[in-house]
Amino acid sequence: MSFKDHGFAMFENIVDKRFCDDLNARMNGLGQESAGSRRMLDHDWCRQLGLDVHATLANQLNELSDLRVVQCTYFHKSPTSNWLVTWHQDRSVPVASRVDSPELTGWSTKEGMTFVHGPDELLAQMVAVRLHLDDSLDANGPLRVILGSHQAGTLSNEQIEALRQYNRDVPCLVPKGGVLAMRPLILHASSKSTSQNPRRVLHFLFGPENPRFGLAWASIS
Ligand SMILES: O=C(O)CCC(=O)C(=O)O
Repeated sequence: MSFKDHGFAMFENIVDKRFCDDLNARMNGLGQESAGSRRMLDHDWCRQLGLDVHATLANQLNELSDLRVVQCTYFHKSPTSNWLVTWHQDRSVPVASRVDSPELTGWSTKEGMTFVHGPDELLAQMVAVRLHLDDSLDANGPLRVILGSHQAGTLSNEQIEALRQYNRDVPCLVPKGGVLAMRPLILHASSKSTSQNPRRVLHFLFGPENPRFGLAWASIS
């Protein structure tokens, strides 16, 4: 089965483990050792990292080749900054400004950025690339996904419940320096960490050059 059918895929050794250590030190230097930040593309080094990861991964993942990086979120799960997320799809995309259209709902502002629920047609083209800066282990709250759950577009609460009941979920145990690539519409969740080991991730979101629907991406490279 492929990324197209599963809605996710894991890749090892996309960046060097020592480079992950440098990134972790850099993030501590930025004071971003707490839960995280959605504004990582404000940093030139992070924007460049998004380009580098794209260049490496596009050889192995066709679906990424025509896309560009539109956002990066840093997640730092640890014993002192711990959380769980219940089953959901990622529908919010970062845009330059609000556009009045009946097709566009779910507007929000977070960390000074404007988000809207992307129409399914847009979300179906997008790919999230989670670069793992630590080993993701059973005990440190890895992301879990439900195979193929991205295929039906936006799901109702009842559909989410049914998919959860009748499908096995898969823990995404990605080694440090590896990547989990996923469709934003795949159902995913994560548990609290029960380990001393941190689970740090840079979550890059890639979208088509033109998001259409009168929208423009929040960040222009
Ligand atoms: O990394 C996590 O634990 C949560 C990530 C997540 O749920 C998301 O990106 O929507």
